[in-house]
Amino acid sequence: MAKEIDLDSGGANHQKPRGEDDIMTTAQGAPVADDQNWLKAGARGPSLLEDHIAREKIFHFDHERIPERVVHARGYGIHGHFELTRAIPEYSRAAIFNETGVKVPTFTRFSTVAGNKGSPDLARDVRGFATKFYTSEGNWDLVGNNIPVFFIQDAIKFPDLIHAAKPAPDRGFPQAQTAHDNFWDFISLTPESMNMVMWIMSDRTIPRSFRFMEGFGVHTFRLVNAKGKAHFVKFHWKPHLGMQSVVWNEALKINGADPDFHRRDIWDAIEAGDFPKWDLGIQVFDETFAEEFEFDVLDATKIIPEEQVPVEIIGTLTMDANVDNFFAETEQVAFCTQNIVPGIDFTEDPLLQGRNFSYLDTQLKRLGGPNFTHIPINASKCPVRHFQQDGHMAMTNPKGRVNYEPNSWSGDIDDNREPRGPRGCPMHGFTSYEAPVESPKLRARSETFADHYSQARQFYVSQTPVEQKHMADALTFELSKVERSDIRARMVGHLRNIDDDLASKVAEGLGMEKLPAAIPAAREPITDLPPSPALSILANAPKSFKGRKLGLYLAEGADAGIVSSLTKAIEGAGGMVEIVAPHVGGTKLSDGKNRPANQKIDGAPSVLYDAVAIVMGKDAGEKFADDKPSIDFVNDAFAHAKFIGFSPEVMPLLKAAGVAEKMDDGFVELGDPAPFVNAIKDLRFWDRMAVKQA
Ligand code: HDD
Repeated sequence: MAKEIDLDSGGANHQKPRGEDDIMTTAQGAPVADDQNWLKAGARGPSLLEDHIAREKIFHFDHERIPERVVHARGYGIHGHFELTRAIPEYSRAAIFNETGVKVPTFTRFSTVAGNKGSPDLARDVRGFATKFYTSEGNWDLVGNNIPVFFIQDAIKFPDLIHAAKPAPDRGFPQAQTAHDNFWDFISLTPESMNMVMWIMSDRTIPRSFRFMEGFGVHTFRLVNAKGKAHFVKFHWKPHLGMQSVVWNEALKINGADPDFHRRDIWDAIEAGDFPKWDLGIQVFDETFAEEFEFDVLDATKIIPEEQVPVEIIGTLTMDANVDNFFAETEQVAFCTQNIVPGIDFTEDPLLQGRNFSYLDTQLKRLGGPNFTHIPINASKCPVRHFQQDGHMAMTNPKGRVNYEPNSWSGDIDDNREPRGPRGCPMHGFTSYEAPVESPKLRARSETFADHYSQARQFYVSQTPVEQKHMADALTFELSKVERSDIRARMVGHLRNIDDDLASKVAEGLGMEKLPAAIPAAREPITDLPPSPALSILANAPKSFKGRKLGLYLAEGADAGIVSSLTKAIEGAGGMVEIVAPHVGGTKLSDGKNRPANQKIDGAPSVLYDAVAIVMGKDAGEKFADDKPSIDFVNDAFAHAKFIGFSPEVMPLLKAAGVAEKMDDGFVELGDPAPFVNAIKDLRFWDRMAVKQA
């Protein structure tokens, strides 16, 4: 029998978890008896248009999608909070920066740039790192990337860049990759991209996890203190777990084995209570530094090396809650670079200035009207008072008569007191920093933006030999997908201005008969910028397995003692263990007990793990020597320079995989887990890769 509807719950009813004993209703709240059969004239039809229940259901379904973001369509959002650990009132009057211990809620959305919503997570691509801080003075959006520079210097070029990167308009492919003619055609005709090209061809664009990436605000912003004094600032996110990337061959395979690899990784970590954290760092500098610096601080294709202006840590971002509803939160969140608060201000960076128009405009289209700030994920958590009103889907509608300013209605004015109600507040409200501007109107690019190669070279020479090899391989891979040889040659011509050795390696990789001539540079590059050690991932590796995952492959008769001590040791080191077995139901260990598995071997290739261990009983070692997924598990782990723990019974499988004769210090026999757990702190056994690290 139908239960009575709780009338008091009103419109909030649909926001409750959809429990079993809820009565189904229409969107109008009318109880529904049967929503599985369309009203028909007779049991065999035809169906009747009269069926308001069926029509409402289908109508709503037809309108479930909103336009996906034109860039950064594939994203993943996480709730968290930011806590200020060092107040900086000397730089900024923003409330979020003024008192040590201030804590504000946050929502962060990670994303890839080029791929559609359904594209794989491990595409070689820049990752978006956008954070909304719900401060007591309004929302501040830091809409950054995991790379501190950008492809272009002026926002007017953005549509060209994105058109070139996305699938070609005639054929609609390739999806989520830059390995095609249009992208490299555009890039090779756009010298200002060369620094960014070095970054995107590095391992930064194939991160192992969102949790293991840095983030950057990219532009130079301003911090303004209570006296109105301004400093320039660049924002940085530093992950507590350190940086780590996958290797390219792994990325290709992960995309097949688990296209949701990154989102699953952070979801699982948060569900397990292993909350990722990032420090917020600032590089602060003044006009004098800006004038003396080799490059223009308004040029978003340049960094300021940390060795020149150190990153000062001022707070911590902790991500601690997954979304309840992907659409409501991750899809509908609307980041806008223009969302700043008093004490933070823009600079004249022409990329930032253009972004400030684009984001607001795009939300109007995506979310269907100007009231997207009423959607809970976008609404500020501090009071909002203004005279904006009405429009599509207006949800928070003020009461009362007054909707204009100045007015005599709000507050009590009988006794000649000042009228109240929302008013601008010169003392606390946002005031733009009075940067002096006196120039002719021009469509031009400043001369100070013209050196496109020096920092590209600095990035390259700051990498370890393994990382440099990855970059040469990445360029070779991408350019090998370019059909036109003139585009390939033009690109190598740019590389010659960056590093001749790199250019030669790529030319060789592409099978070029002779090295193309260098492209004439707009400005003579500064060739001797010193390496910046902070730019390398491997040189700054964390030396810890914390937050990483071991794939523990078990088969019949595996030594229960090893399994239990290894699991305990990994978990003690802050790592996770995932059990892989021939069947997901598990496998019987030496103690006769069944150990349930998380994955079946053919659905869990070793590319999903940071290190692997294989423990089998005597007969199983022989039996699985014939098994292709087991052989691939070993082969890939070996090829990707992973540490491989093994029990002696596994030797037949190692032989069958062809690695028994190549066993190096990356193979660690299990018994006492300590040596293996100690070894995997290095994350990979890089010596196995041809190039030795410096
Ligand atoms: Fe952008 C989204 C980051 C340049 C126009 N951008 C978007 C997102 C990130 C960035 C992280 C996803 C936000 C989310 O998760 O919802 N974009 C950057 C960075 C840039 C940059 C770090 C350079 C420093 N973007 C840039 C330019 C323009 C845009 C120059 C346009 C002139 N970006 C957009 C957009 C998007 C966007 C079209 C698509 C969806 C959205 O805004 O909300 O407006």
